[in-house]
Amino acid sequence: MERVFSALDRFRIELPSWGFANTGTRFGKFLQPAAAVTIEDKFSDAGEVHALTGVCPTVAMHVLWDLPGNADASAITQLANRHKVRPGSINPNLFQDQAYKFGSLANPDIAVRQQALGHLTDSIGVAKALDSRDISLWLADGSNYPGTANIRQRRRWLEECLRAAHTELDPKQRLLIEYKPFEPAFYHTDIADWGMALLLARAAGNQARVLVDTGHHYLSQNIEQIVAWLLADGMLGGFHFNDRRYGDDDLTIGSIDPYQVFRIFNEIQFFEWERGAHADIAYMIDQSHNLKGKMEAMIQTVMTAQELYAKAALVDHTALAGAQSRTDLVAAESLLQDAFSTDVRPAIREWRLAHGLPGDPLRAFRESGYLERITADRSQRPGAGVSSSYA
Ligand code: RM4
Ligand code: MN
Ligand code: MN
Repeated sequence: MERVFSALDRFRIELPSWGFANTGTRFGKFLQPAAAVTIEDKFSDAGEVHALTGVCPTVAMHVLWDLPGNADASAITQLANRHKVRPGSINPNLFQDQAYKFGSLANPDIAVRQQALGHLTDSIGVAKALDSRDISLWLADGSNYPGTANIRQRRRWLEECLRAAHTELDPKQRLLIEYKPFEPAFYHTDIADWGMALLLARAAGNQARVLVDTGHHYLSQNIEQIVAWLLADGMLGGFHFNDRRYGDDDLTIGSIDPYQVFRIFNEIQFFEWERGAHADIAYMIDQSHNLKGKMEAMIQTVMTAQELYAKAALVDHTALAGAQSRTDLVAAESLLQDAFSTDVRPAIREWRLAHGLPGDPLRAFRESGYLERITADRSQRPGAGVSSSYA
């Protein structure tokens, strides 16, 4: 009980504004009448999730979708205050403009690279104005056919641009570099894996870190090992959590493989036990709720993340270190399995009640009338169903 309580006291997870908006696949998009359209809708929905769960104080924003043009930072801050959340990570958009057909920061055309760097610099400015620390950078850059791109030259362009962007950071800000093996590029992707992201982060400067999106790996890859290595090198900046069965599916966390998420949390907490200090990691959600109700999917996600984090907190790391050094394989493995098999839900419920939160946030949401209210309000608007994210 005590371990679960102290784990939950420190665990916070960031909500993505785009997780409340209509999203789809390249084949189509099924619109939901309750989906958020405006930035106010997104803050309102995020505020509701935070009010019910108590662990989502910040909201990630995508610059193009949420803060187009000269976004008025004070208006955004007011919105955030009204809904009792804070602006979180800022995500530049270097993939939707027509100019980026052949890449952004790694485009062979210097004018496009400059445009992309300009947008990145503006995004850092937006983050400063909103007092948000992290700039999360994901690039779609890559190529579709062998021989069509100079891979090494593109890396140099990337390094140059990232170094230039890094000089714009405030001392407290961080540049998080996200990798992804493929899609939209289908032959080579400029930042395809954690090693490339790590080298680029090192080249960029000492405030750059790697961002691990759990959906951005080949299927059999050992993600917790990547996490362990990045931790050991002080280079793990944060996560984009989501689950997947095939590609970058953006399903709700733990829906397919909860043990995977548990193993990641276990590596982190094992590291923290060893160091006697908490690692500075931004836990963020990056999901696309195409079919599930967006609010429900988000609450479900947060509850599952808490559960898996709490389970990982049950691993007895002193015993684990002992079993590992004695090479007592079954004892070591059982420590993980026993923790994973423990039902932590009653303890989490107690923790919620002790903090004045509903014992069952999902049920509380269903009984709150919030969904009915936003469904009615949003479907009456002119242009209802228009989305502000993903094509
Ligand atoms: C990418 C990646 C990024 C997200 C974009 C829209 O696959 O996960 O984090 O911002 O999608
Ligand atoms: Mn992501
Ligand atoms: Mn993704």
